[in-house]
Amino acid sequence: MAQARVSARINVMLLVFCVLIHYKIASATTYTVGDAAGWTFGIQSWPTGKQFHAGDILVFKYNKNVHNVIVTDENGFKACNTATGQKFISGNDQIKLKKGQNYFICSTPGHCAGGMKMAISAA
Ligand SMILES: [Cu+2]
Repeated sequence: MAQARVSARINVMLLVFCVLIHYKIASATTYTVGDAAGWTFGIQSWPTGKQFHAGDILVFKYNKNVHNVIVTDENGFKACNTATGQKFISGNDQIKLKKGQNYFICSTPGHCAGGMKMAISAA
């Protein structure tokens, strides 16, 4: 009898666990950066008014012959330093947001300085 009760409790715990896991997956949102315009100049204001969360996916769509995406840090973002960071070049890149600040720049000469840079804060 006691054993059945323990087993029932474990089942409830498993159920709660599954619901939580499911909610976590379901709550991730996919965004196309820049909407129809894609990842390009003037992108800096695109994140304004949006609520991003860690695990959300950003899809960067751009002409790969002209642009790219570098995931950088605050210093790289401010100085448009393209020497470090992870580089994406497919023209259709999916990048998952991490908790805190996320920084993206384009390494084509002059592009970051010309405004092809974006900072996103993820909760
Ligand atoms: Cu560019």
